[in-house]
Amino acid sequence: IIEPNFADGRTVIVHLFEWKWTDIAEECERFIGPHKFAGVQVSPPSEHLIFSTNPYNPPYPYPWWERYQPLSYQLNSRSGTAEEFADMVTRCLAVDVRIYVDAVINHMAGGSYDFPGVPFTENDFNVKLGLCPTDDGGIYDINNTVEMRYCNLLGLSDIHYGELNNYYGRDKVVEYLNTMIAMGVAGFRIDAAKHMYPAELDDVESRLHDCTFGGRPYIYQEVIDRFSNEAIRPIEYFQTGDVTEFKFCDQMALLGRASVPADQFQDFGFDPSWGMMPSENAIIFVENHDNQRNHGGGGDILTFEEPREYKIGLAFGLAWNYGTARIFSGYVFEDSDQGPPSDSSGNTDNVVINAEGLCDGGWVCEHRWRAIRNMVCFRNVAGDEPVDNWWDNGDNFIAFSRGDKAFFALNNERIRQSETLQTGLPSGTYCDLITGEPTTRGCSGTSVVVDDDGLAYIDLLPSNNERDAMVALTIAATS
Ligand code: ARE
Ligand code: CA
Repeated sequence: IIEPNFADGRTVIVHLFEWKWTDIAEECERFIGPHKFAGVQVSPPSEHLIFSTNPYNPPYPYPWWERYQPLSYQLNSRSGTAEEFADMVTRCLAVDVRIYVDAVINHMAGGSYDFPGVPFTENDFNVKLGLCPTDDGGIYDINNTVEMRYCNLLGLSDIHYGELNNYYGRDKVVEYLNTMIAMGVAGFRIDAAKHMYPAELDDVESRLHDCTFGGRPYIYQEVIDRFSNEAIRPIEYFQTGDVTEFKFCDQMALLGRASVPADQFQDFGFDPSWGMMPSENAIIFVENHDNQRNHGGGGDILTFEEPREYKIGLAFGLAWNYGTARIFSGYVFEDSDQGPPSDSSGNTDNVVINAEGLCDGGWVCEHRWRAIRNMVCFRNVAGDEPVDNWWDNGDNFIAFSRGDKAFFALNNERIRQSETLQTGLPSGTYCDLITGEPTTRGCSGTSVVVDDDGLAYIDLLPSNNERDAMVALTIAATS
């Protein structure tokens, strides 16, 4: 089992999609650190192809996905320079926030086999070495494991990791990752891990240095297995890190939209009937940068565009005790290719924080939404406590505790619901984290009184986009 290497008492990674290093450094200090997030996943930091004209979609130059087409391993990208990157890592670490890098190490940019910045030449690519069995080097049969590993995903030049005893390609990758570890980076999301052999990843990882703050880098691998119907399965990758559990996205969409009644989620993720991976291997999320915009196999998943349902899915997911959690924070877009807010030359805009502590300038900052940021606290406090005191009304009104540390209730019915429920908590007056938090003058939102028997009267109007019909209490938020 691979354990995340978070600072004590922290449990949630936030992906600050397409943010600049300078903005992430500031966000660590002013928000992510103080609100006790465990880490930030950053967009690929390596030098990448720049599509000043997008051949597939001319009105949208500088697409976000140009960052998934590396030109070299120099730390120079749309998010900033190597110096800015190093400064970000240091400043985030100083407030106990760890940086996880989206590592694009399966391939380089498409359309070329010559990358002088590494350098890589034709001999470093599987297609050129004759290892890919298809005529034109593309991947056609998703169930042909050789094709999947050695042909060009989406036409991207697939790096040779060394079956022919030429380990040069993987050596360069190891060098790239170790350079970042030396700067203080805490681990990696392995992009397109499904397209690399587990044995190759294992060797690469065994050659990574320890983190500067101690311990091993935390690795989580992108292996999409939405329908459990392909030859390559997540279990092959459990030795080399955690694995993305995309079924979590689909299930939270069903829960948020009440397409499946909430009472069905009592054994969510754990019972084999869910077909999900073991909790200790799973990295979970309600959406990612791909499926938010229908890339990467898509799915009708929840995003900020559906705030009522989105907050329900996220809050339940964070309250629940399955997997290691990552949340997503992105920008507004009208087209699925559209890059982050930027000027006409593709220079990314600064993130703008407004007077309410939310974001402007096209940045959504889902992680700053009260219900979301406070559920991060909830998950931290709930820690390893089991789900206890499950209660449901046989439909869409449910509640459970996390041991005797935290309590969560959700009314996803169309009408008001009230009930006296066992919270599992010591008696006291608690501040509901969905509507507010503790202040020097008491709770800024709803107060909930728990009596000597652990019982509390829970009364929830139905939710809409402005009003959340949830209650979240922890022993760390009392008045
Ligand atoms: C872009 C253009 C392409 C063009 C290519 C090369 O859109 O038309 O051919 O450039 O010029 C991202 C974008 C892509 C983009 C690419 C490179 O999503 O649109 O291509 O960057 O710029 C499979 C893989 C999985 C992969 C998805 C996209 O298994 O690993 O495809 N996801 C990761 C990232 C993406 C990224 C890449 C990989 C590439 O998260 O953001 O692509 O680095 C089922 C299967 C999955 C399959 C999925 C989609 O669900 O189970 O295995 O995912 O379908 O086919
Ligand atoms: Ca490959």
